[in-house]
Amino acid sequence: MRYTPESPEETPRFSGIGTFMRLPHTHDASAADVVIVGVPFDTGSTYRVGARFAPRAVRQMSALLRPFHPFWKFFVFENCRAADLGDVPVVPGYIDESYNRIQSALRPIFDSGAVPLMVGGDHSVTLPELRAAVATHGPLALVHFDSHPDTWKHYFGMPHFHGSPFARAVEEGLVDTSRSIQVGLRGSVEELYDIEGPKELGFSTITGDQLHEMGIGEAVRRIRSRVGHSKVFLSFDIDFVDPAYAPGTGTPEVGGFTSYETLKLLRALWDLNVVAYDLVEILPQYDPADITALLGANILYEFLSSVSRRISTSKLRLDGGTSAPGASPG
Ligand SMILES: [Mn+2]
Repeated sequence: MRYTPESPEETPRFSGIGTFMRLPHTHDASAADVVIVGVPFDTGSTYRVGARFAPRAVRQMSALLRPFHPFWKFFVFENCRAADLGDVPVVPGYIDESYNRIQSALRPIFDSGAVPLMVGGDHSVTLPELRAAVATHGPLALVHFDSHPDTWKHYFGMPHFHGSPFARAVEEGLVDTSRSIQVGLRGSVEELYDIEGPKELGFSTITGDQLHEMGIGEAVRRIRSRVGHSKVFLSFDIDFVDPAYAPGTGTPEVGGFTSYETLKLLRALWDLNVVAYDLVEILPQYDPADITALLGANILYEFLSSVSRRISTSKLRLDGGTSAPGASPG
């Protein structure tokens, strides 16, 4: 089997089974360098629900993606095998049981050495993703793009929801906060702790206001210096992006970032030693004209291209490490 997309010269892009970029579907992660994994769980949501439908919506819009990267100017599948593993099993309405099943399904993927691009789901799914990643890699640096820190202690006295995964991750020792950074935080909050809490836990933060002031270049410098050569879990909540560009999300916050700023930021971080990427909080039923799903597909494309470029430039070694972070787009 060729682990590349089907050719649009042989079958048109609107045809066939809807895998990511029309890649082959397999259950064997070890056959690929990068794997797409859907995590269709949204019972952790506190307001709008519907992120369970995001993996399908993003896959559908991903049919528009083409294999030659316009910025890096290379064929992303030339040295990189990619496959769509389908979705991990979840139990709608039962967060603890879903956590167990998500973690169990992801363990062999991390052990295979493939880099997963996980598409949720609400942000609660990042906790079992982190548990599975850390079982293979040990504690990870977190690079987290989001309007919200998701470090709330409880909700209705309950420990698990989409606002608490990083509070639990710190308690469980999954994340090295001294190497971690949260970027894009903004919007009204319940109390000052919601802004100061991440720093009390040891995270570095760049608020939305600060990011607008300092610009993408300075933010990239701070992120790179924060994580250094650490193994990274990169978690991207689509509400980092302004609702004008990403309306299909559960808890939108105004004053965010454009789709172009997002691409520029992610491209500049291509050579971080990321062992797992996730993309969460896309709600297709609030997404007119598939705007948000299209952006989501392109964000996954940047993740995939980053891994591919690390392989092509030999920055990704067999042990999963990378050489020194180097060139970034100007
Ligand atoms: Mn979030």
